[in-house]
Amino acid sequence: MSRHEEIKKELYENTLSGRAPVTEKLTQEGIDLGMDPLEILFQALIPALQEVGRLFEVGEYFVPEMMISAKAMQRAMAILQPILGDTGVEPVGKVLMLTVKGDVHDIGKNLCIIMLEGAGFEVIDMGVNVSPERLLDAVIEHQPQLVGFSAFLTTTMPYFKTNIEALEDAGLRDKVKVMVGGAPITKEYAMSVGADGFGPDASQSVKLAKQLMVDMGYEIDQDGEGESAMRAAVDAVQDLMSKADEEHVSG
Ligand code: B12
Repeated sequence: MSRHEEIKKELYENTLSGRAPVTEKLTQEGIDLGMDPLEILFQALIPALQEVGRLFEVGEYFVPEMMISAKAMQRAMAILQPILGDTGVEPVGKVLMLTVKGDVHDIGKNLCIIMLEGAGFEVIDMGVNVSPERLLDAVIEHQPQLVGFSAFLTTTMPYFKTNIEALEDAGLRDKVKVMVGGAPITKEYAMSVGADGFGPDASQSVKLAKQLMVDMGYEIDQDGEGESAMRAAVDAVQDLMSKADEEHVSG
């Protein structure tokens, strides 16, 4: 087995067992050896987290285990994020991203941010557990064209509607397009709460963000030179994701 393959295997195992210092060290080693950051992300870290979710569902993992695994993944992502975001593309629009009130899941949102930044968007990350009041303050302060809400709990997804109503009441709804996503979210749900778009994964969030910018009348250079590298990366991610899905279904 090549060192690249060993690193992916060790990263998977150490994310599963939540050894953050080891995942950090392995990720750095992989980058130093010239591994593709997307390969590390989608062939080691995300599969590990999917397994964590499965172990939680069957009652073998509890919240503390889930937490230390997520921390191990985040330490690795902290190394990958600047590399993935660094494409030198001019900003094509401003996006405010947040996880809704009562919800602390941020891995999905952070992946979207990596991809959006890589595709040339300026992203303001408001973090997790963001109240409608803080959202309104940030929209006024930063004046983004797009806002993105993430929710991973069936108990917190109703905050999409609360946030959208807060934007309406403050007279800000027509200033921004709203996109939403998160594990329990469907397109139907997104439309029923009045969102402008739904993204099932990080690469779709980029397509959606661009489409919403076009809908608002902005000219987006869909095939700009600087963007082709990121476009190739997004396609590679989609391929990896659909392969992972097939393996998940057949395995
Ligand atoms: C890691 C994790 C945690 C970590 C979160 C750490 C962190 N920093 O994020 C911790 C341990 C803190 C946690 C806590 C809890 N969790 Co939790 N958690 C998970 C787990 C294992 C993985 C979630 C994840 O990050 N997935 C990886 C990403 C990549 O997922 P993804 O959906 O593919 O993301 C894509 C899309 O959703 C989309 N997207 C996401 N956001 C957005 C936004 C926009 C705008 C767009 C366009 C797209 C988009 O793009 C993403 C990237 O491709 C899931 C299980 C699972 N299988 O999902 C449970 C899960 C979400 N948790 C669950 C639960 C119940 C909890 C707790 C209530 C447990 C408890 N009893 O305390 C608490 C709640 C805490 C809170 N108040 O938020 C349940 C939710 C069930 C439900 N129906 O509501 C799940 C499904 C586990 C289960 N099977 O029961 N959790």
